[in-house]
Amino acid sequence: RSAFGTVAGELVEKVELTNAQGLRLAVMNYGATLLALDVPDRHGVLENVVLGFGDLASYVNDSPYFGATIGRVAGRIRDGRWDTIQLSQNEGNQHIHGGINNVSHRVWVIESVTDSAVTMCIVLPAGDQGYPGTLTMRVTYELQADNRMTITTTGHSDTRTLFNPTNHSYFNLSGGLKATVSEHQVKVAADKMAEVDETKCPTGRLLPVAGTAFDFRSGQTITQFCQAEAAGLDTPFLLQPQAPSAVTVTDDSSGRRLQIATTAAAVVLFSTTGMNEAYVVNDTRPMCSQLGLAIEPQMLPDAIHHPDFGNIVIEAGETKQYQSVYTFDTI
Ligand code: G6D
Repeated sequence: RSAFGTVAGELVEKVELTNAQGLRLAVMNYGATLLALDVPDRHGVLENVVLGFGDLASYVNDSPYFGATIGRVAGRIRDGRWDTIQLSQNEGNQHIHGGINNVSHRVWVIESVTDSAVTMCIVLPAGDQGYPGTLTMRVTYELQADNRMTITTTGHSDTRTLFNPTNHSYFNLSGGLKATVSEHQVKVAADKMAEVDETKCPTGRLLPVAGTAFDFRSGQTITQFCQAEAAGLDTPFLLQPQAPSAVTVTDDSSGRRLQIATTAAAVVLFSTTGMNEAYVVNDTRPMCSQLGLAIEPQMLPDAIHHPDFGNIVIEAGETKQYQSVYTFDTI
């Protein structure tokens, strides 16, 4: 546990965990963010496989939610409306990733640190970003012995409100950003996707992936996908229930494979296609198109407006929990 900087006079700390196999993770309590995750390649070489920054200021000023916890609600809510309630609008008319002053940009409390897990907590007052209910959010990052990282997120509210959290890590399995993710093989256990409009907000239609470029059921590379869909992925997929691996990503060059299982019903994949930015990622190289693949397990975005998108309402007194397990091995 060490100091990582200050935000508006508040101390931000970094916590590092290591397991017996050498898997290493670093998190910080600004945004309850995953800073780094070192994973062995096929020769046992440990390298970081997530996008981040070496300094706190870049997280405050430049970050496209690198590794951040997202809440209260991930993705877009059309017009920022929930019945008669107006939520803060931070992308045109839409509310995205929890609104203007969302949990990704706040300092959380570090509640506990053990050899294998760290838990962070934040209490959001009623009316925050327009949402009713005092919501307590907790996130636990845990390392298991067999190169697994588990992220568990809970929400508890005193009033009926909305809750659809995610972790917004961008993966690049080449290690140390040696290559882009263009040649990563991506497999998604989804028969359907949510159609989105020009604002990237769901239209409400669930479309079969069969016969389209969005069919990732038997796997394809990002390059293959972009040959059909040049804009890349920024797409919500509805997962097959109980799929043992919702998303599998394989990088032939390093041999690393990531399998994600989740209790959430959907996943948003965002391929950073076209994202050429001036900022430098991991103190290594400038952000460029397809430098990372964001994999966001969550309930479908804008679910509150579409009855068949799943339930993101949390009732008064209820505690809701989502868990995603990230398992690494090599091929
Ligand atoms: C999410 O779907 C959204 C993207 O559109 C956005 O740009 C990104 O978060 C930062 O993946």
